[in-house]
Amino acid sequence: ICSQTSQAQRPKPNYDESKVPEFKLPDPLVTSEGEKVDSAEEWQKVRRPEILELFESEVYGKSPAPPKDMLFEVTSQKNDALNGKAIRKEVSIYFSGKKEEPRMDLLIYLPAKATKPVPVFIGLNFYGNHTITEEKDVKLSDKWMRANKDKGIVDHHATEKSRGTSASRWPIEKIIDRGYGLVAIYCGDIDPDYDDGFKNGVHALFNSKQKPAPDEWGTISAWAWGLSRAMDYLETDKQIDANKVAVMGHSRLGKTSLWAGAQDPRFALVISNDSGCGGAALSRRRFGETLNVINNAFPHWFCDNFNKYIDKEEELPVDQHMLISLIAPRPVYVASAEDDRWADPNGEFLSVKYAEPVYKLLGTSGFGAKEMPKVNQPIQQQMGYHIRTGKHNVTDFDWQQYLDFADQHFKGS
Ligand code: GTR
Repeated sequence: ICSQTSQAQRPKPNYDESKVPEFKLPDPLVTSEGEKVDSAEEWQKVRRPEILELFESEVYGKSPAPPKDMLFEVTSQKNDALNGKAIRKEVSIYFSGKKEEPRMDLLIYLPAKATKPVPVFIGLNFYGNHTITEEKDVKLSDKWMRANKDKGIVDHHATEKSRGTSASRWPIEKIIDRGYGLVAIYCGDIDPDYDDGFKNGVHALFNSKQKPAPDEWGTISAWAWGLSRAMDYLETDKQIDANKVAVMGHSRLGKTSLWAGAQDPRFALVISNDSGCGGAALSRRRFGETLNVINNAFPHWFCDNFNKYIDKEEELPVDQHMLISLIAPRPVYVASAEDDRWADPNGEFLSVKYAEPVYKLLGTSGFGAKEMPKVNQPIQQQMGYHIRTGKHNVTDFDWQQYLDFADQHFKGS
């Protein structure tokens, strides 16, 4: 961590497009041996594993294999939730197979009128499952949370005041009306979002005594691993169509949805909402948030090897367009917001664009856009993108696009 800098030394963020340094991106379709990849087979056999391994060892850190005996327990079920519109379930996953921590709680809403297994969106949230709904009988999270008065967090724990405080980001009724289910998980169930030397959360199950090695999982990898464990459960739930699971995340949790989708092909569709640096945005642009800033502010998110590239982005063997390419040929959607310059909308757009050759090689429609679209004018091919007006947030406009995109890919409309 030699090249980390103190708060005072940190460079000011650049928001001037003319000051973006010149850079050359690694080509997703040229192997580390310099060979051009020109068949789907070569991509799958040679180049994709190579890129995946680089993201594991240099960016997010390697995760362990799934535990052998997980325990799934349905702790509540209500068949007339949301005024009869939805079936609501709460399911606990005990990673060790025993009824002890760490435990992850799923809050699941499914359309009550469904006659067959339904496609679902799955997403991590920042302050507990009870924050995404106004329904008072959803269990209040008992886990550690980051301080936030507006969210009713007192002494790092949720209070009754915190119910529904993130409901605007999760339009459950709209999702249900469109025929989809929603699976919610509090990210802190998997790994609390602070730098504790990796003693808590699921890290404790595997390496409780020592800090992960420089190429082993940080918190984003742990969160992504947790999403895959939720997927393990979804595959056993007969009310859910496990072949149509869309993983969606905002900001740090959008970085996570991309990494989860990149590693686990069971996620059939992947959505990044305003994920920015270490998510969809190209690191080499150094626009808004940079590797220097993010690794200092959140030293636990990435693996330690990522620190090697602070102020040396050009030495990265990958850039974030290659993270998107790992999702190919599955549909991927990246969303930006006009006022969210910290997340570098242009860099997010360019990642999609520069991942397109892989999508094309695999025989999909790709992306089709050469230039950044105008605000509020979504592009929806195999790859989707929009930049909407407004701030860093998840809005109804965003969800409208995700639902349309999912309809196109899951229902053929
Ligand atoms: C910011 C961080 C961003 C983004 C955001 C969030 O503080 O710099 O990378 O992750 O938090 O998650 O809301």
